[in-house]
Amino acid sequence: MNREQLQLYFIMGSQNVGERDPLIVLEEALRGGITFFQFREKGENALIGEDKIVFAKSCQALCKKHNVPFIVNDDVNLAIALDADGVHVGQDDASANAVREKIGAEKILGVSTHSLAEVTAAIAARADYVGIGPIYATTSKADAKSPAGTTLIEQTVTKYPTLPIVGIGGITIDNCQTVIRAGADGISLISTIATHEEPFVATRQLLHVLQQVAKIS
Ligand code: 3NM
Repeated sequence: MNREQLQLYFIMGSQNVGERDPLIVLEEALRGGITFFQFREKGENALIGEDKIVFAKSCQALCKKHNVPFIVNDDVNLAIALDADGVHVGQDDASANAVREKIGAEKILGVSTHSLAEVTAAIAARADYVGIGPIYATTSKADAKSPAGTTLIEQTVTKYPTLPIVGIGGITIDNCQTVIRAGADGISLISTIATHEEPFVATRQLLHVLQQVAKIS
């Protein structure tokens, strides 16, 4: 993985797109230029069993077509069965250390963190990147913590300047520049793309703003 790939990190499950076809939403986001994708089939109305596997395979095929890494949230066995590019775990999911042992050194491991101590532990587990959030208020994660702003991003960059970081939680077209200016390599988000009437347009707009901030810095 290289850190540029984290620039626009889209996360989605079938539960995030209302009545629409999630594969169309993903395809539009890929056409628009997302740089990383996390399959997160979780929470109320999420698919389970064979339905989840079939849907995951379809998402993976689309990502392959567009040359975008396909990361599975939490479900390590699914990631291994599909030979996904990696796994993302939170603090409540399987421990990052155990996941690294299971997936081996070559696969991408991402870990959600909410404190410097958690960031340090993620590094010890050989995480390839950390997610830091929630930066802003989010409605996409039922058990999300209170919004914490960009302070932890700043502290992490100071302490671990080479660690790839994405911000997460409530990130929109209007606030994404703040996250990058704080030191994140990229933004990860659900709703700004998944609930936009035209996910392609939302993706283009986000990329445009991200490219502007990259030029300025
Ligand atoms: N993890 P949206 S916040 C999946 O803080 C997730 O670790 C978070 O969705 C964390 O872009 C979050 O719609 C939800 O706010 C992000």
